[in-house]
Amino acid sequence: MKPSLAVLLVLVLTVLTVLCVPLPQRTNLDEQFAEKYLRTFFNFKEENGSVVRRGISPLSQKLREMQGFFGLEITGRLDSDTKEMMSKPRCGVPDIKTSAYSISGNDLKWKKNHLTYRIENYSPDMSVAEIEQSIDKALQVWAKVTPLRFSKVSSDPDIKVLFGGQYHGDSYPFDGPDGILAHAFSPGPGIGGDAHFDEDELFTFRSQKGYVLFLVAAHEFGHSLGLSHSQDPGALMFPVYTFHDPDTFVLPQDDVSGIQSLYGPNPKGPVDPGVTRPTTPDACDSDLVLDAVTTLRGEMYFFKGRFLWRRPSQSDLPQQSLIANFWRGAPVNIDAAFENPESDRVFLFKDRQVWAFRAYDPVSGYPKSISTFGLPMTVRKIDAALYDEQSGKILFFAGNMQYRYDEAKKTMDEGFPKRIDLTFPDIPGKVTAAFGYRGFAYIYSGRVMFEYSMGSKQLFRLLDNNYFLTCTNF
Ligand SMILES: [Ca+2]
Ligand SMILES: [Ca+2]
Ligand SMILES: [Ca+2]
Ligand SMILES: [Zn+2]
Ligand SMILES: [Zn+2]
Repeated sequence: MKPSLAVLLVLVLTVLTVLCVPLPQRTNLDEQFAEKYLRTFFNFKEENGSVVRRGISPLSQKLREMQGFFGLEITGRLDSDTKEMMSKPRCGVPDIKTSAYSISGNDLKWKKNHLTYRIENYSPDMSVAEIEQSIDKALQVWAKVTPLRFSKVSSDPDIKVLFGGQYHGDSYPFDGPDGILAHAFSPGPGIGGDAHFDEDELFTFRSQKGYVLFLVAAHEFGHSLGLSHSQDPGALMFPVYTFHDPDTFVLPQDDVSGIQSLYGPNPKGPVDPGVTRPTTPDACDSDLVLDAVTTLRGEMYFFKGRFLWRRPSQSDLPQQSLIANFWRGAPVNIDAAFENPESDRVFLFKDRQVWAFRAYDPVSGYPKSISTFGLPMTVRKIDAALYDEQSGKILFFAGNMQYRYDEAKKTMDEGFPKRIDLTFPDIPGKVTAAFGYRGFAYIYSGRVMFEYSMGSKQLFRLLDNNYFLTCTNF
């Protein structure tokens, strides 16, 4: 007797459920930590006997506010993504407007363009020359795009730079290693404009082991000049620390707009006219062309530039973050990505190299050459990759050709490479991204995306790049 369709469906669903093990929790901070986080950064106050309005507790209300700020799914619960965000190293200045770090409420900006600074003490982590260079370079980040000029003085500076651990002379003690890295006061007399760095951190000149002083200082000086935190995950003024190579760092457009709204542009014109300022891709952009798309343990990942959007399930809003905040050591501006659920690995491609990750962890031995997937030397880079769960085969797109690799046999299939239009006649040009999902092949070409049946290659729908990305600007 043949098994009924229902039995088969149950079997398939069971297999899918087993394969879709959710991403592991990277942290296990408790409710007490969460409350402290919300007190520090979101002005959470436990009112005695406070009225629980509409059944939502004050804590849950604040969690929703915090989740909204960071673009997380708004659950009002201390879920794993929220814990993950709370555990990241960050700036000590609150994310919403409070009286903290402000000398008087309306000191939004300095009333002069020539500011002075002094380094009060030095950290043993770095040489004096490295610290001075890092601080100077951090101030120049802002001077380049404004009329502001900075000079180092020996007495009575506007901005005092200080390293201190735990209690260090103000009402905001540091917290030991990690957590809060630094804080700074908004413009004003006395402590106003001053920037303090937590001596319990390891500060570095450019190493990824520790925190790059230049990056932390450039962020803090944004506060010294009157900026608050940005919700743009690509902005320097985003509260969470992100590594960038200090040699190639360019102030993102969001921060330039912020500081110029206070002080105006540099009267000398753009200092580096050739540079393109990093911007954060927008899910609502109808011209969006994604770099790559893949699944990962039942979720969808969409890549663009330095960023990815992660869509935990069909019903959820995608969350945007930097690739670097997700996988340490992963490349940016990738060419292609795919997941092999059998080996529980996700592969990211850039030029002739491929990186592999299991959940958040890099797989040792990578990056490797793309010839590990049987791709010939003539392929300098691939445009897209797609994994077919049913056959266990990987489809690579490069130029107008497709390559089909058999994972089990470790060989390129007979008859490949062959022209893409022989299988997918509707695709107008180069394939830009692709992924397989629940029996469908989604193939992107420029601004359009094609929904095919994985098995029959029948075309179902023509969609946009942001079809799964749910634009939220109403
Ligand atoms: Ca000061
Ligand atoms: Ca700290
Ligand atoms: Ca691509
Ligand atoms: Zn900050
Ligand atoms: Zn301080």
